[in-house]
Amino acid sequence: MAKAKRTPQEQSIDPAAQQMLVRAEEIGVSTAFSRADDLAPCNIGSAGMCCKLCGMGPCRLTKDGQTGICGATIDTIQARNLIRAISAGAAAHSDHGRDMAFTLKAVANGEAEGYFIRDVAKLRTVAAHYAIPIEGRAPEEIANDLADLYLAQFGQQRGVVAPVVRAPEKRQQRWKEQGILPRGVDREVVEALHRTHIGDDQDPEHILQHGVRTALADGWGGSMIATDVADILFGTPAPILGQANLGVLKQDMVNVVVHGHEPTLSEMIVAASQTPEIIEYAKAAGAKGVNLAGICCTANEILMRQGVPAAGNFLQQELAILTGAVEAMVVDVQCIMQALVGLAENFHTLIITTSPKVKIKGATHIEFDEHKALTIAKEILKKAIDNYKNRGETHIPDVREDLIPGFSHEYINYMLGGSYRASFRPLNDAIISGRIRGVAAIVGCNNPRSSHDYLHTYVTQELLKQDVLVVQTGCGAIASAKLGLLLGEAGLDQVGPGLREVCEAVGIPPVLHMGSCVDNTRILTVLTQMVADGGLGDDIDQIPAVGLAPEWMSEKALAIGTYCVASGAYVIFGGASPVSGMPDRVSDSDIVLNYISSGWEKLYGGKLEFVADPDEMIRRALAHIDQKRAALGLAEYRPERFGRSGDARIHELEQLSLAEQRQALYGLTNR
Ligand code: SF4
Ligand code: MSK
Repeated sequence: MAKAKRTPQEQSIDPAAQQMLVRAEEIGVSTAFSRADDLAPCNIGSAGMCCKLCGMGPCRLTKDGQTGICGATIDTIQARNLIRAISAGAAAHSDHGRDMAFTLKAVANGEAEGYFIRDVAKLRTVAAHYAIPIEGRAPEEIANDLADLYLAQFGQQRGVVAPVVRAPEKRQQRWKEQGILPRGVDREVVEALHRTHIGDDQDPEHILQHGVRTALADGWGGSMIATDVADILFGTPAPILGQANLGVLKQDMVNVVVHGHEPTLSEMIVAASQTPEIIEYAKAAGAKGVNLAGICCTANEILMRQGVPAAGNFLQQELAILTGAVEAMVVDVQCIMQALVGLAENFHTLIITTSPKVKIKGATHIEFDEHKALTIAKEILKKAIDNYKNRGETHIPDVREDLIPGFSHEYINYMLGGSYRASFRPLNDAIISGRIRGVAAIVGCNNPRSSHDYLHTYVTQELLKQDVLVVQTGCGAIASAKLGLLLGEAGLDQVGPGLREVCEAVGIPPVLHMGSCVDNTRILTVLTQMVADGGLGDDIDQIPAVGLAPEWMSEKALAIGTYCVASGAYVIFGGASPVSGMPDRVSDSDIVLNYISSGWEKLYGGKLEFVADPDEMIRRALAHIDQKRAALGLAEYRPERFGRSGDARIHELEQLSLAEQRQALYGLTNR
């Protein structure tokens, strides 16, 4: 049965999104929000109780003890469904990494028009991890060797994927003991598909063990490669001023929205948009120029490196078109709704697909090729400019917010100690002293089944009040940006006293934007360095930290959650559990639910739980942080001890007379 229709205020907490949802109603078009209201999820499939792996099925198991035609039990079916999703997520991220490595190879050999190596320091650092010689060699020579090594990780049959050496030693040992060191990225994904074919692996725990191995091939393999190469080619992010929300679209300019994930094309579109040739072309068409904006993780990639504004997160892709002000939406891979093409037919917007892997019926396809990227980027921009004359009525919400993104692992390291003593030790010390209670990574997608941005921002704000430092990536980061939480001054009145002191002393916002969804590997690197810098145990699972994906929807999110668990983190997903089983069933279906929680915790020190209620998410996150603090023998969290230093103390003193200040500061009384 269809759910009751929600109001725009119930569908999203974002005022810009609400305005566009009203507009969609007015002109009678559907969006993901209205389709989510119209289309109730199947309660059997969503609970992981439907198998359609072979032509004898689909088998829908709704009664206790029931099996599929082949005899598969519910726990086997759930485990198979879950690892197929993990594998698809790992494949998506990793294929992105593969394409980045191909681009690096082309750049190293002078075959990639318009690209060059922007971050030689990162190239050298990454190459040194793998003992690639760096001294006395040109960056292109090093890059060529690194590209070869990275490309080899995908098809490698034996051994261990190379970036695993960057994990804490104890963690690597644990993976070895559990037999889950990933051998080759493609091998683990292929094996996951093989094992879940009819008549193969049927022990749920054994199936899930391979799910973990596949996820590790993503987090400490394909995704890490993608982040490394993007930084080498386009620069390692550092703080930069940006803006977010639909109000970044401009009335008097040609608006081009780039959407998807891989930065190779979007970076070149940024470069092309700044050439005199394109600026003149836009002016000749009657516009002031070309205004670029991003959606989803492409937004994050060019926002944190180039300061290009983000028009919004996943659920705003259709809403951008509804403004009537977008001349072209240029998409590559992942998280692109097929509905864009039908919606765009109501406007003048061109949907341009660019990846050889992604075509959408009705879209214009201009295939990207890194060997002639600048030429293709200019061709795309000229098509968008030519379309400016077709623009009709526009409705751009006057809603946008400033933000400071760009907190890469390298920048945080520098920011905490300067170039002389770059280190994470000050962060560790703040946790040890209790100024910072713990760290939360709040990441992932939007999901129209919940209120857009609500879970992300509610959980973020509540944890900040509890002195939890928050790092974010993906669409969650854009949700916080739109609320002003990614600005130092604006966010600090909303955080606990100890965290506020640290943010004021270091000069950071309380929420650190670390990049796109593939960049969750930056969080793994941060956690590894926190271990290395001492005081918080000798492995990631000892750090008072949690990961949350309150509005997850993609299979990539499941891959990320699983590699974080395998790396030692407690991970909480919001929304529905894909392995919940029927609520009224007490059956063997709990095997999977328990195994990914307490079972994985015994093996890896991390666990995965699905929690729908945001207050319960917060309660569990804080309980976990406090339990980890206690296990390390750290001071109990007592916020009343903090908040009387830094800017807060100065403000307090400013309210006093000179005599009172002398008394407060030095215990001196006036003579
Ligand atoms: Fe049914 Fe077994 Fe085929 Fe799945 S694999 S659809 S449970 S017969
Ligand atoms: S884009 S995977 S909706 S974070 Fe990376 Fe956003 Fe999730 Fe796609």
